[in-house]
Amino acid sequence: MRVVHSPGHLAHDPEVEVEHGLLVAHHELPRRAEEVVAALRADDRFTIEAPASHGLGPIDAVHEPGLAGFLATAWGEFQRQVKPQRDVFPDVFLHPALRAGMDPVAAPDPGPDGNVLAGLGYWCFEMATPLVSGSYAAARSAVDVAMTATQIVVDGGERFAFGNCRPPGHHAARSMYGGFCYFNNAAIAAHHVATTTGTKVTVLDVDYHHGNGTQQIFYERDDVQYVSLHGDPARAYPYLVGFANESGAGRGRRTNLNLPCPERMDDDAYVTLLGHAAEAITSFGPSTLVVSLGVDTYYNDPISDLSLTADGYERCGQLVAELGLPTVVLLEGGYDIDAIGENVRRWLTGLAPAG
Ligand code: OKP
Ligand code: ZN
Repeated sequence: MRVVHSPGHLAHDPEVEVEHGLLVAHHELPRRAEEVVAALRADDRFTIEAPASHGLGPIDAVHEPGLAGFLATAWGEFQRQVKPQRDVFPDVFLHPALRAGMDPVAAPDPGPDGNVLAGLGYWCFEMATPLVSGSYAAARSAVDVAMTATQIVVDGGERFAFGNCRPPGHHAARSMYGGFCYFNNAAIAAHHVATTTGTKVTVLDVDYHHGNGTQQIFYERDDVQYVSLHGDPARAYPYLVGFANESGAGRGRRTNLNLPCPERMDDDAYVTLLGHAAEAITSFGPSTLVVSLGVDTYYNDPISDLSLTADGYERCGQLVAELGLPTVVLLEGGYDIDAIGENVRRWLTGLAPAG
């Protein structure tokens, strides 16, 4: 299987995140993607290649263009306007109640050279996603990785490809970053395929966390289906979105499927639920599948509470292969860094056992 990887991710090296009001060591570390590429490099069924540059076009087709404009300059503007600081966070958020009842006066987009503290509150939704000096460059390289893996399948005629994306993407919405995510790699890939081929695409999200950004981007569309298995938001981040009754709207009615998982769900129960997801995908009838692959469903993950094993990941990959679809797999989460390489390798081995 062809694997796309770029050292560009190394520029994003957050030190801290705010968890329950306390600064803790960041979980989404450069070593994650390095462990994954090392595990795949050591297995001769995989070949590693660099991404091609795809520019801002595919990003601005999915995200409000002001988001990339803000991220391109925000860290530097913070250094200039506020003070020198390594990891940059918001002080305020554009909570809907802040300006409720003031319609139709829209909240001002402060723009790339406006007040950076206003911009951070305008574009970011939480406190686990610092900007460091290389965050923007790394987020751009993750999109290039996703787009290159997608081209290997859609234009190169390969059945499978893996994009070793870092930082991850599925919490980034059209006009918002957060949840360790800056640009939505999987949504950018899926939108590109759907709009350039005129065919239907499914995003299957098996990260532990609900991909609120991907769901939002496609919620009212009938050309891209979003199917997600994730820790029930009644107990799991992002807490406010990802419930089973969120099924799409307008033209996108019934094209969104959320399958919340109970605490400590094991391999057997998970594979059964993934079978339900597979039935929904088959009845939607996509040309192409984009998988948001998080291995933070692992029993030993430090920030999650499901109980999957490496054997379970191989079964998941097998089940997804049985859909018979051209499939682009993109990395999302997975925070047991000693296990992430082997877990991803097993999932991809299930997908394509003979290479
Ligand atoms: C990114 B991805 C819970 C705080 C959660 C953010 C988690 C982002 C996960 N104690 N912090 O979906 O793996
Ligand atoms: Zn996750």
